[in-house]
Amino acid sequence: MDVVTIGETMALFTPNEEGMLRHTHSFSMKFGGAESNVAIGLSRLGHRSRWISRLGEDEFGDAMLSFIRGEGVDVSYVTRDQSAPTGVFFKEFRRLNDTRVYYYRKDSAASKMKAEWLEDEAIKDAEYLHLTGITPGLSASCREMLEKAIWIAKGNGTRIVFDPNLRLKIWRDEEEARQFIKKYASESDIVLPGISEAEFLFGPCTPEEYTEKFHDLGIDTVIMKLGKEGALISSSSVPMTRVPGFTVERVVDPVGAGDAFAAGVLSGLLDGKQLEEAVLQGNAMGAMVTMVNGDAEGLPNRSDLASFMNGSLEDVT
Ligand code: KDG
Repeated sequence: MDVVTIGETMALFTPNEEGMLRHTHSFSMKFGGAESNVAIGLSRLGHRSRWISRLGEDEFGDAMLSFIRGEGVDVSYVTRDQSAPTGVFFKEFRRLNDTRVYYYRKDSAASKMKAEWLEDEAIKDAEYLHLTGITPGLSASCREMLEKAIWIAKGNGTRIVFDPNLRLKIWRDEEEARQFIKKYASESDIVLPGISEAEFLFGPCTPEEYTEKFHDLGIDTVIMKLGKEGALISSSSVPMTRVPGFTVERVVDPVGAGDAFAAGVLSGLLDGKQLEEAVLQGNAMGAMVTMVNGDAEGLPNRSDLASFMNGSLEDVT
């Protein structure tokens, strides 16, 4: 297995029109979850990915499982819950450059995940374990499960990649979010923070200072996402370097860009690319996903990614 990831995916109702949700009458049903987005992104690029989660024994759970399995992701460690539902969320394209999300996920099946259901076999054959700061915000039992996942990974030479993915709505308060996100980041080999997440964790600083602060937590490789500006990378073997971003003509839906970025970086590393080259690929993937409505729908295959990176995507028909 190349990458194993654990987290909640929800049925996503995305408006077919722009404006406030209260005036929206028509939605399309899709699926969205940071971790499954990464797993799908990797699978589309030809890697072996596994997504671990828990779903309700309901229509949304059935549909989601078919969709993610159909994307070539291994779902053999996904469990079902008879008494808790699959989570749901809504997007709102409130106005240009103002996309919001509304969750209906409290006490969802995924929030019931617990350590005793996590088997060593689900993780120990993986090159990378991808985790996000969303899962520890779901429940105390999810936090215990993550502890076990980290323990299995560390005992089997599986490298841990952590994306803070700050979602304030799921935490009791800011201090709880800060404490746990720092904790899981410090257990990881690679972190993928955005600039606003770094500011939330450490207060106002420059990107270079944030990078040092993550290193001070004991993290080897820090990849800071700088939006359109690209990324800032630094590791024990690579000095601090800026990697340029890609511009897109129009951002249709920014949600999922960070997950596409993570998939692009991990794909590059799995292919044996240098960190800088892997991150450039991540930047391209992040940009591509924003051009399509949906979290995972815009994730490219290898040929589309190569065309976008060499500027010839328009020629592909
Ligand atoms: O990164 C995209 C995710 O935010 C979206 O798919 C939903 O997982 C999700 C979450 O918890 O916000």
